[in-house]
Amino acid sequence: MEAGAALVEAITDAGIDVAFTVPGESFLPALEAMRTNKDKIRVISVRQEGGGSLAAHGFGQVTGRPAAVFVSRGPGATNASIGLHAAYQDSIPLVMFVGHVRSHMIGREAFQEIDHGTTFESMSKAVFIPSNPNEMVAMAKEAIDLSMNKRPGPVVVVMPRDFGDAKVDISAHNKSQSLQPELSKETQNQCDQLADALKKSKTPLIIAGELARQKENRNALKEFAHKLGAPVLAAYRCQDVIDNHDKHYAGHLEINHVSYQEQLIKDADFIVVVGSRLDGITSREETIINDDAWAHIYNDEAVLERFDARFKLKASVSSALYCLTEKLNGTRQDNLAWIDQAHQSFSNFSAPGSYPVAGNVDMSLIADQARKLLPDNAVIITDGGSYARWIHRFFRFKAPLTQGGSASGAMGAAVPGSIGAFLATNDKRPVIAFCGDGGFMMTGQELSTAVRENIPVKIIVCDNNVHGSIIKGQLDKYGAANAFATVMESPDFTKIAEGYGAAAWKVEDTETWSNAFTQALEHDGPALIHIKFDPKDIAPYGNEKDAV
Ligand SMILES: Cc1ncc(C[n+]2csc(CCOP(=O)(O)OP(=O)(O)O)c2C)c(N)n1
Ligand SMILES: [Mg+2]
Repeated sequence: MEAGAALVEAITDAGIDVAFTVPGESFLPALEAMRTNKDKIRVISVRQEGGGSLAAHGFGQVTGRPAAVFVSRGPGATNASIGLHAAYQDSIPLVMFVGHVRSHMIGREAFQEIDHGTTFESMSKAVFIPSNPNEMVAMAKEAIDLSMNKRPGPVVVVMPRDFGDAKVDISAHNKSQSLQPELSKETQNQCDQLADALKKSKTPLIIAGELARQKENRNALKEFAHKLGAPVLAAYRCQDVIDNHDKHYAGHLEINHVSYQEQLIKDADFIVVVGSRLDGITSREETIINDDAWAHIYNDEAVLERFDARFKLKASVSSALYCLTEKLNGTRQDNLAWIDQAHQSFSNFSAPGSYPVAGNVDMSLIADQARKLLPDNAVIITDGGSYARWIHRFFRFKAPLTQGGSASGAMGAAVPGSIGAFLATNDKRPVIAFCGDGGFMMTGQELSTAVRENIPVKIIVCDNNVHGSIIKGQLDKYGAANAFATVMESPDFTKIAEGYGAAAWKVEDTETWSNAFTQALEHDGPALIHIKFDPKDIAPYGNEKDAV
């Protein structure tokens, strides 16, 4: 068997059933093997590698399983780096296969050659560079396991061109083993001590992040929060860690600092950080954890080592939380006021219509009405950009793995991410991508991919004609007349969508939104809604301190 075909057999055997690619001459044998195995793997040929890797990001975010990305070296691989970086920051499994120069040319700056090891080292769990075709096939399988193991993330496998059609003699059929370890003695010890500390805490608080979003972890979190008597704050862009209607939900740690949350953090006598790597936004640039009355649960030593938590539990979220929950006494009743007050503050803060707007479109009502028109399990993806803060503040997430987008703030994540998420859900539930005018212009061409592949995603372009996130700080700092490089000329996005073959609607006031959105949802194919809103309504925040 040729190594390209053996590699495809290895990855499909290991459970990969979706791949995104911009084809390259260096991996034709693998492409041919995917063509002859269409029943095992669906290959989506995207328009730009960044779209491919971000689609795989969306796929992995919703399934917890990796999709494959096949790209060529140098220009192709660096185009794809945005999705790799996003997957790394969000702990999302993804495996990228890079067609490379022939093996004897490696290190000679051959056509389009780069050193993938150094290029991707800081944004992937590993870069596998095989020295022979057999090893390449074995590494493909290993890469899939590694991408899902412990803290999930992206893995890169390099495929020198001449390896693809070399004959291999290995059997690629060995089964994946489960790599989740039991709790170590040391973790069990930490668990005992933490449970004792939590029993003494009067005002415990939980911050839950990316590794708590999956169904089992989320169930463990809910049980833990209820028994402990703790409000739950969602880490940045992890709003689906708990049903937002649960009385333990206390809101989302957004870029802006919000006074009720600051007070909550101040009043908490102990914080348990569950499955969050504590990015700069969630940790308020680490001000949240400046004393030692906190515990960190995370399945990666390197992340735990970054901070000085009093208790560090290196374990999966569910195993650590089941261990802790079991050790707590019965469900607490003595601090209901603490929980109720936090949830009430969140409810007031996220009440639709509560933030004044200058223009004809109130984005808080757009978010709220979208919620009412969608089933609980609809997937909502937000892109980079300030318009997203309207959605984050006013849309209430209910079901697991229903929020997409990247904590890396990567513009362009939403359109391809929605394609990946739709393929991942595999059950026809609505997948909605909210993006800004700037973000849409980065990867919007993948809407044509959705049309070709008949993937009925709904794209909502929130167009304020500016790079809102940047212009806000620019005008505050340099004066209202000094916008520079931040005012854009938005095209007519409905015409672009129609040009790609998608249905489109325009919305210029709040009143027309419900009707347009209903029609877009009913439309049996990809659709786009172009919302034009006032650049004065950049985000539902004033001049609160922000954390970026
Ligand atoms: C790929 C990428 N490039 C640059 C940035 C920096 N950046 C953050 S938000 C932003 C502007 C976003 O504009 P738009 O999509 O229109 O959303 P808005 O802020 O106007 O709501 C920029 C340039 C980024 N986050 N991602
Ligand atoms: Mg904009």
